[in-house]
Amino acid sequence: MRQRLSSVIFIALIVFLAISGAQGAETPVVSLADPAGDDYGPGTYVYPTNSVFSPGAFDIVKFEVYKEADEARFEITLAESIANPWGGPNGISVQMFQIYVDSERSSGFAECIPGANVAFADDSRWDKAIICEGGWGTEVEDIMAGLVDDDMRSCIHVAKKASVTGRTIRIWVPVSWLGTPSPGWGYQVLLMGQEGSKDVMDGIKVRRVLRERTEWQFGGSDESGYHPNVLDMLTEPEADQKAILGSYSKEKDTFAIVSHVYL
Ligand SMILES: [Ca+2]
Ligand SMILES: [Ca+2]
Repeated sequence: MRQRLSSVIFIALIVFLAISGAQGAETPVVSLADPAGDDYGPGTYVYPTNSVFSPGAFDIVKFEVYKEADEARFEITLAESIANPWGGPNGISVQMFQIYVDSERSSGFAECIPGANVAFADDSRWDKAIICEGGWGTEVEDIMAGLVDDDMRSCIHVAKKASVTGRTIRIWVPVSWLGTPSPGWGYQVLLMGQEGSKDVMDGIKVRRVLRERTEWQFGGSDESGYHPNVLDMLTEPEADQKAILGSYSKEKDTFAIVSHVYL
């Protein structure tokens, strides 16, 4: 009996090791690092003064994509633990993530989802985008219906399945909509503030960046209306985020031009 019990324990241990080994060996399709400490948009942006906007809450340090059976899983890691002060069902409250995917180089949108105030380069248009913020009811969908035409709307997924552990948010997206993440695809992540008040939001629930910060608004912009509302974005080691997000022009009527990161 004792021998049989030890055999069962031994087999259980083997199964456990096999499963944990398989999980540990899970390899991302994409893994990109972003510098810490560049959560200042074009170099001048500062957080609102209210304590819910905790240091590092808008600082991307890693972006990864994993392939599961029927879903792609996006993982975004920030510089500090992610808090959820207003109890968003997606595990976040103050952040507005927009993940852009360029899966077909010859097609796509140059204009961004309303509110970010950037544009994509002609050779780096996006085909699919994911919005992930708190996830309260249908707030995003309701506002999007009045601002985005059917064509673009069919290319935007509003995240309903997401969870947070420590510094990392995981977002699941059906591959039946996205396609299977493949070599050659490009990715960009724009991190902004989520704004719940319709009176003061830009576009779809984006928190504004004013000249002077307040308790609830970011500061450090020129309030030109052409400045991006983006605190952080994926930037490759040789790229200069300050120059990229500062490349807008009120005189020329142009937003800052951003591109995807390709693998
Ligand atoms: Ca960063
Ligand atoms: Ca960055």
